[in-house]
Amino acid sequence: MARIAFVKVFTGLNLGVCQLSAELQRAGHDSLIIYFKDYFVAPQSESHRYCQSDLTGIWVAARAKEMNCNLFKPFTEREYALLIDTLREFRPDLIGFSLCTVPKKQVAEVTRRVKQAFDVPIIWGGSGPALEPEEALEHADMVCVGEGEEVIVELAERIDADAPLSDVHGVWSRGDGEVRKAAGRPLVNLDSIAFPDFEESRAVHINDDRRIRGVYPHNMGRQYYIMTQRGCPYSCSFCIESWYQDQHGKKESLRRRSVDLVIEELVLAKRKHGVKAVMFYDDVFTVNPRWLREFAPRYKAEVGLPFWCYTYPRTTRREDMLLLKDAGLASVTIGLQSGSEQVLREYNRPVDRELSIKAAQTIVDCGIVGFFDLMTRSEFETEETCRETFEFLLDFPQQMKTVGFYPMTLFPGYGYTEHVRERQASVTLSDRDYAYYHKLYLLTRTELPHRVKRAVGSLKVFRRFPKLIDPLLPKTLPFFYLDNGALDLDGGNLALTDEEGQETHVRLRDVEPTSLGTTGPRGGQAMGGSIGPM
Ligand code: B12
Ligand code: SF4
Repeated sequence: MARIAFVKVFTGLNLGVCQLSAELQRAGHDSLIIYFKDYFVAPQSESHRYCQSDLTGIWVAARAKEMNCNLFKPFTEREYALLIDTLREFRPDLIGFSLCTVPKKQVAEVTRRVKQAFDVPIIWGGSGPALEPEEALEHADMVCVGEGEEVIVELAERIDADAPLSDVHGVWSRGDGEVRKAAGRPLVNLDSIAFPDFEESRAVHINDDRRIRGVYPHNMGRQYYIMTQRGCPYSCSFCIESWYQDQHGKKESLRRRSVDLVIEELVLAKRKHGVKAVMFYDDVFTVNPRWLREFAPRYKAEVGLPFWCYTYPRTTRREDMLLLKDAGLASVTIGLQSGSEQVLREYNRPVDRELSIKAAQTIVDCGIVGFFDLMTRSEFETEETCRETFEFLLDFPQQMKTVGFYPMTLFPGYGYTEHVRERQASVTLSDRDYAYYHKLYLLTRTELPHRVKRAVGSLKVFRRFPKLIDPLLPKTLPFFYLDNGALDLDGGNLALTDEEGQETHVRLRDVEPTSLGTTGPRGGQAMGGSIGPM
């Protein structure tokens, strides 16, 4: 029986490690997940007090106040000692790190510390290392360059057999100064994978100089995160899905689990973890009407919890929305990303404005709480396209809410990043311009008469002094994307934002150790457009 420890630097994005741990358990091996350090959100004016990732996310919140996501406090010697001590107790044969691009520097440092203390191989996996495997190999001994379910079990088997690890398919490694690229693996059949491992006794959380054992992944709170499919039928260039499609083919990468297994997992989760709501993190949950029609009645009868998911303008069909609403769909997020068709074309996302408006109207007419995602600060926006977005939002159903806007991020390896480089494009609008447009966008969500909104949008004084728009804007925005277990599904609002942003400080250090049980604490991190939703 091999013993494999996973270190997840920064809580959140934990479905990967829970999945791998489950595969190991099922195959008779032992596993441990260590959540090391937390991210939090703070107003930009205060972010200098904290450490930031190179790709720190920005979140444009209430009154267009810009907040920094992915902030953290320095990693302390005590925290490193707790990490090493926890690993020592577990005696791993292999240590795995799971990461996206954002925390790669911090993960590199943690890896260096762990390497000093242990003489066991270290493997990195996740979207970040898959996108930049050679760079990852500067820190880790091996890199998983794709899906990890079969890889981790084969590694465990080879450890047991005392066999070499370097030629496992799907793994790159460094040996004799050279990068060894083992052959890839076919994508997994999603019905063959295990249910993710959320067992508290196999999870440890280290943060703020404290170690808490026996945690339910605390960013999940009372919600249960699940993905019923991998892949997406669309190919927006700013999203990892289009990169996956380049690697595996569009058709091949889109796979969905059977309704039977999804329901079985949820019934189990309800019984075991007392979850109160379900978050379907599928890239576009509303694809495949046949699957939805099989799923909805069974979910209603056997799970019956309120749920949330992503939809896409083209896949928001009235009959399916009604069916899902009847099954428990409490709120849904639709991706718009821009109100300018010209900008959308630059993103390889050709959606026309009427289609988006029609889809949103469908959501509203079906009585579902609707949210939309919008990306901002992109290299292809101009004064005219921002104006178009404002005009578009004026026509977009006012009942549709937003949690704020997320700036475009240039992730390595993405088509969009390449497109920007080829076109030598850069963000041309100033912070001040954006402050103005963000406020105008938020103004469209108010109940003010249209003529007032238009007047504000045309009067020069507001252009010169955007802050004058503030009194017309609500002091708070819903905080839907906060994975803090405090989702108020009745109103789609979370009572965590405020005018000055102070209350939006969401620090996991405020969490009481006792609340890290199955019910979860109030705390977490924001996410949004840049994570590639719809
Ligand atoms: C769901 C999701 C979230 C949820 C996570 C919920 C949860 N509890 O896990 C939330 C909303 C919290 C979230 C947050 C963020 N997200 Co997000 N998220 C996703 C999404 C849609 C799915 C990820 C997922 O869980 N997939 C399922 C698991 C099983 O797959 P996986 O993680 O890839 O793991 C597999 C392999 O990679 C591999 N593997 C992974 N780790 C390891 C480790 C080892 C040792 C091995 C061997 C293998 C291995 O094996 C796994 C099984 O096959 C992806 C987009 C996508 N379609 O992938 C974006 C995505 C991962 N997110 C992204 C981003 C940027 C973020 C944020 C940084 C946004 C922000 N600004 O705050 C935060 C980061 C939070 C954090 N603390 O790290 C980006 C990352 C881009 C990049 N190149 O870095 C993505 C790729 C979207 C995009 N823009 O393209 N996200
Ligand atoms: S942004 Fe959404 S619709 Fe576009 S490729 Fe990514 S997951 Fe699919």
